[in-house]
Amino acid sequence: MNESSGKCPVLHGQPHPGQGDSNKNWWPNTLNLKILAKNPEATNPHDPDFDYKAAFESLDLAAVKEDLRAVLTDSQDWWPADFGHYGGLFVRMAWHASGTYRSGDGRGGAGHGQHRFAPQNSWPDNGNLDKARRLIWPVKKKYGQKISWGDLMILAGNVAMEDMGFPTFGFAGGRPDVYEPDADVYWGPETEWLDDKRYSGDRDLLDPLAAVQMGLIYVNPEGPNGVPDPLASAKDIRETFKRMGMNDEETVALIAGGHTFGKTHGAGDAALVGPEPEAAPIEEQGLGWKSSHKSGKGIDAITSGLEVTWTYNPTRWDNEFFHILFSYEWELFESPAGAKQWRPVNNGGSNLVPEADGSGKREPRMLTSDLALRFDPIYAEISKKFKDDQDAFTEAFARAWFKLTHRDMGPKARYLGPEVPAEDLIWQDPLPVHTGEALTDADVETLKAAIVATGLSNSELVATAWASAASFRSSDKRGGANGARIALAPQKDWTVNNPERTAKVIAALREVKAGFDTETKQVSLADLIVLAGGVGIEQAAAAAGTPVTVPFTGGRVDATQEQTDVENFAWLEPRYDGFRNYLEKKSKAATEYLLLDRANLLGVTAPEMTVLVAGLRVLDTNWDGSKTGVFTDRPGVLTRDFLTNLLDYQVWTPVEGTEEELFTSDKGFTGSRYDLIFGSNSELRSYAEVYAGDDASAKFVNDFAAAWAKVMDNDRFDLR
Ligand code: HEB
Repeated sequence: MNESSGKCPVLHGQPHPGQGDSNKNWWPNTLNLKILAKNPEATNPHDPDFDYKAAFESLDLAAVKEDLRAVLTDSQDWWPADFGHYGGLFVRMAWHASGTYRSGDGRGGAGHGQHRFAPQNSWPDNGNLDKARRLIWPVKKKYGQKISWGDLMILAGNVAMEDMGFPTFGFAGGRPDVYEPDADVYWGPETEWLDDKRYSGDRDLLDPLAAVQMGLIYVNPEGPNGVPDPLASAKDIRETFKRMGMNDEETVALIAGGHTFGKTHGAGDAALVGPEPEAAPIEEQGLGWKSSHKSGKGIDAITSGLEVTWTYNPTRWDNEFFHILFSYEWELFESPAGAKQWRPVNNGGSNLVPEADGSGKREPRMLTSDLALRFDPIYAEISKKFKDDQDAFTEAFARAWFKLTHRDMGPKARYLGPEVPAEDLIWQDPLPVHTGEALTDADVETLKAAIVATGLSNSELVATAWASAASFRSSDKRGGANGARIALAPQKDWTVNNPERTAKVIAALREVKAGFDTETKQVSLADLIVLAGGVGIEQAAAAAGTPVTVPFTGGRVDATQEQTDVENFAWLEPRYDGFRNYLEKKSKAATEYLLLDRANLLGVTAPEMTVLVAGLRVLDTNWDGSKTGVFTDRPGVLTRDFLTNLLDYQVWTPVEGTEEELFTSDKGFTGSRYDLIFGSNSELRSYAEVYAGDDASAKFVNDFAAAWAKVMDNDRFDLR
């Protein structure tokens, strides 16, 4: 549509305010502070005291499952069920809802029902999953706020598999919905669907992405960029599934387990498919991909453009997939939509696979990515094992499916409902149960005195507590101070944690612990590290003449090394952390964006970020002890010098040739982009001005202490 047609609903030039932000068009590089104000109250329709946990726990989960089960075989004329059963479709919905999760930054996943919103609701790979959600709307409607979309979509996948004879490993509720798209997820550099600009070198995938092309969940089914090469496909599969924390066995189980059910859809020319939901006309009411190929549905449906049914019994759990995979030699051919796919040579198996509408039989077919499970030598070994041992396959798929669909929820403390598996799983980052008596106020005072007596500096105390808590990611709720994993591999060795300083502080705190612990009462190292940070802040605030009490909530526990999956924890290592002036290497994105990214992962707001950076700088807590951003002559004292100096007129000059892009000022300070952005960006400057005001000295320390405590308690799901 063009401007002269007069019907275009879009205002050309600058958008209507109801349509978008024109500042963004004028100054595309400005900071998007909205990612620090996610899901504001104004977008939340629930009552202020609405408690999703209580609501979910009041549900009769068995009744919800029964209602979902009834939907499975209640084929609707507007979107008929293949093989009379929506099982395959619902399994794919649950997998695509959760499959956006990536270990790199913990973002994506099923946790907030993001499948309802752009971009996921309109990704090419999510074709016709709008129908799956619409099919279960009656169940959502019936239970209302008691079950979130996030939970319901995963539950529907489980119920579908159970109904097709698969014993699931369990189900946990606890994915409260949000009511806006997640604007904080980087989905890739591309500006066109299915484009691929995310590789460099020898197929090196850009961090933290986990999908090979824009708009795909993982890999291209037809092979890398459409080249039907099973071995090259295996390479992509291995890398992308690794980025979701899946090993080879889990990967084989997932792909084959999933493709035991249902079919793919490519009955005709993909050009006959209309716009995706987000772009579809208003009368389509949130649905999209309206197809004008024949009936546009059922046997005529076009989704991926591939036309494949893998197994002889697509609505039954079994290990037929592997028998079929190895029974035939495969030849390449094209679907009616022109997509590259595989069938047995010499018409093998031609009367063994049912048509979706029961009208006849055809041969089994495979995607290039399926053949990877046979032709990659490592996958082949696993596939053969599963071919000969259905129970091993069932067990592996059950566990991998549970992991896939619960991975993004974080620790088990967040799991709700009667189907939570009792077994602790290593990827849940398990914590021991708290034993012994709780600390009293008097104990806390005793411990504080003992911490002071160690003679550790304020910066050492504060930097170590910060490091212990700063691994937290609000995305997948991993990391944080609880467990004291900062004292364990791999965290104790992370560059950003300054291993030497951390080891020194921890050794001293272990002595405090040894002096305190008795048979009946122990202080955890985790609590002690956090308490010590509070002591450092209180001393530093008193020295500035603005005393403050830092809130402290005890009850943390210490994890063991055995409870800590070193390889899987490596994903949490910060490669950039503006709070500690850390930048492993210069990124393509401007450094200040990375500060926002970290603040978003820590779950702090823009004012909290301002007060935290300002405080941490004067407390002299840079990762390497450098003076970058330490705009004060009294380091270790909780003054507002960072802000007052930054907002004072100074002439800043870039330092030539510094990897981190440093600047020096005529007042003798050195600062990074992380520091200077608080003076340069108009919104951040407005926050800095509030805290630099002559009336704000008490507000500054109070807000700093509150923001600090929030970060320290980020992972206290045991308290919520
Ligand atoms: Fe899948 C379907 C691809 C993995 C489950 N898949 C499908 C399709 C495609 C695919 C293309 C079609 C769509 C339409 O409709 O057209 N996948 C794929 C790939 C991969 C996968 C490439 C990687 C390698 N899956 C998977 C997993 C799972 C699954 C992991 C789970 C577990 N799928 C599935 C299902 C289905 C599918 C169930 C069917 C659906 C229906 O039926 O509708």
